[in-house]
Amino acid sequence: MAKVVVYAVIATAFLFFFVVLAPFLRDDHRKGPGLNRRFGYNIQDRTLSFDPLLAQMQRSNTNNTTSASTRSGVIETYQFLIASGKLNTTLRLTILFPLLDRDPKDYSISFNELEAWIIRQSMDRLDYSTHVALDSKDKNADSSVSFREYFPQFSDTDLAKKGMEHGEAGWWQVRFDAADIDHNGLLNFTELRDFLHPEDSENEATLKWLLRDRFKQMDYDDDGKLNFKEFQDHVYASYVSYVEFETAGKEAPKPHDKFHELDVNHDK
Ligand SMILES: [Ca+2]
Ligand SMILES: [Ca+2]
Ligand SMILES: [Ca+2]
Ligand SMILES: [Ca+2]
Repeated sequence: MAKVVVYAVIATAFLFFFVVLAPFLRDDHRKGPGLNRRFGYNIQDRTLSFDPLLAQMQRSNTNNTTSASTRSGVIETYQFLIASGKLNTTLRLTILFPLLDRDPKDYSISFNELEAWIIRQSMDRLDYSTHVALDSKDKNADSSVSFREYFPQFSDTDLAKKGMEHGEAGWWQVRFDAADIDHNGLLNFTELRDFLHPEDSENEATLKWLLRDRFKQMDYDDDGKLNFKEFQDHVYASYVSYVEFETAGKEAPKPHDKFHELDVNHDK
């Protein structure tokens, strides 16, 4: 086996351990604040499974609608992998390796192949959760959800009041309308995915809604701008987490320096 292939297998084994097994081994003390925030979202809530089998197992555990045959298939595969009493990581990697090694098929996994795989798993996760939501909310089976279908808990009074605090009917309505690209009052599958996962959306209206919503949470004095204190208290920690996450621990610029760089017209 060529040296580069060995390195790739070892690297994948480490990835397998940290990404696939780590969620089961993770203790609360590892949940440092540094990696938990990204634009107001909890990264650990959004962790995807590196291994589709693991994703299926998690879904089987949490989803009562999983068919018996799918469930038993997952269990059988899992039992096959732990036939010797411990998880056969090598066997699982042997199965996964060709799925990652696609472009080019050269018996090694490049950064781009790994990235493509992770994006595929991520899209699969988003699609799956959207299907689950659509199945449970679409009462008239027209493959779309109306605001009323999605939020049966809101009364006529709630809707008329149009409360704009986080989680009130008006706040959800604005988010719903931003995702409703064709403005027909219904969210189809793609629109519902944007609605449920605005941070992963490419819909400009949804992204603008997300930015306005996050900005509002940070702008404590409600003047439509972030002063240095608001930036330091509500943005900087997220920024540091982001830099650490994206650069594997590189030190972020100090808050004053970053604020000075962003405050182009220097009005503080
Ligand atoms: Ca390759
Ligand atoms: Ca419907
Ligand atoms: Ca629509
Ligand atoms: Ca402000």
